[in-house]
Amino acid sequence: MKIAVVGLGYIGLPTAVMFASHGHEVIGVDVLPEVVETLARGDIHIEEPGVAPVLKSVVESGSFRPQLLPEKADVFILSVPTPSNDDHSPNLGFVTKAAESIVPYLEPGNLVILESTSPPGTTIGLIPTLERSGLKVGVDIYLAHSPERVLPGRILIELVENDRVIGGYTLESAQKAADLYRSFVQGGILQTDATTAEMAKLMENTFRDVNIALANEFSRIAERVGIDVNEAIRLANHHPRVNILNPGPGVGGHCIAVDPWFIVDSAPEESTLIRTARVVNDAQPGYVADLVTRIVSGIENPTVAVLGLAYKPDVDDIRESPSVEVVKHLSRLGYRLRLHDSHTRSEVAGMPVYGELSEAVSGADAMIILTDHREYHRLEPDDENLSGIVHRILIDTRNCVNPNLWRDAGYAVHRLGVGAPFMVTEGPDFD
Ligand code: SAJ
Repeated sequence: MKIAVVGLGYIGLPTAVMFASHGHEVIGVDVLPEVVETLARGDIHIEEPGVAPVLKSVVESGSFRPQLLPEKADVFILSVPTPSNDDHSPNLGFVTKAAESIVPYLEPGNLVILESTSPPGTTIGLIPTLERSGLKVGVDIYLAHSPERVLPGRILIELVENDRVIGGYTLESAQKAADLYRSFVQGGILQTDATTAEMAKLMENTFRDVNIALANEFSRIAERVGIDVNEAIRLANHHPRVNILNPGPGVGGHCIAVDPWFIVDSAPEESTLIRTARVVNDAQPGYVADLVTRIVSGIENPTVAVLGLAYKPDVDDIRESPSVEVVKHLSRLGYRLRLHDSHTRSEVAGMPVYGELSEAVSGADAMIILTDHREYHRLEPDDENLSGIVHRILIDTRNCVNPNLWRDAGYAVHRLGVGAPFMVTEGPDFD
């Protein structure tokens, strides 16, 4: 098959190289010239384990060709962002543009697949645009929605292993798309209609958001009633039907913090719980900033070293990152900040991000772990990179460190979701 993948981001690029390495001829389309140039050299513009070597080999073999415009193909896969507007309504501008961009190239027998996470009704809403080609959807061309469900950091594995939902505009459309994904999908292929597929995807991410909101609420309650939420969660999760998630500084990424709003937008009156969960999670960065304020209030002009900016561990993605939101809050409060993240080098809130931990903690009065990168889990209090810290204050918002170890080394350790007495005296003995 000749496949055109429109949108070469975190999902489009891995999907394109998977098809290209499984016997298909793939055209990769992106509107950003720098992305196309980078990929055409065989280099990569995102951090995602395993993608770089596959990309290199498919560029070298010629089975993957990045370019700015689509061309005729058998299959068109639209894999572009679906962000929210400031009022949380869905912004379908990229999807509309992507659909318009393929109209001049459509031919009878083509299959169009929307992979972007979309509000219910988006896929069938593309029909008038696609029919500007003079072809009838469901008769001359096939249309399906197959939401991506892969976890950043494990994309190549999950593309293969996860079950895949495929919603067809017609039965034939679903069947054609199912046959195509079988090229590399080893998980189950679950066929349904397009709108149900859209909702299934939104419900998955909403389930996670609501459950993280519950964990965050438990963590606030724990501080009030004077217990360690992590210990309570560990115990509760021994129940065979309970699996409480982890509290933290908020929910980030381009998916979980955004997708529930698509449901709220579609059915506002019915979505009170979903909306509340979003509000709870969005308030979490401000809550963490207040916690910092309480802790450093005795220090004049405090400098805070911020450890971890990415929205989740071991990735470089800072989109919608709660860590960045905490940084903005702290910056507004007037603290001097020194930022560390060895995965991402972007500037954040006009401040440089240091790749070296020693640079970030030099002269700091406190350090706060916001993203639990693996390197912070491994960090030990006597690490020589920490020698430049002025006041030994550690704030852990991700249940990342062993508090007793750090306290023994003379650190004042404050942990999110841990209320007095644990906050001011010894931590619990976990083992
Ligand atoms: N988080 C917590 N506590 C937890 C789990 C996560 O605070 O217990 C936070 C993370 O730190 C992060 C955010 O939630 O800021 C989201 O991270 P994540 O790892 O839960 O999810 P994503 O956004 O990287 O990927 C999700 C996945 N969806 C589900 O797990 C239901 C993925 O499978 C989807 O493909 C992806 O969204 C997407 O593209 O929609």
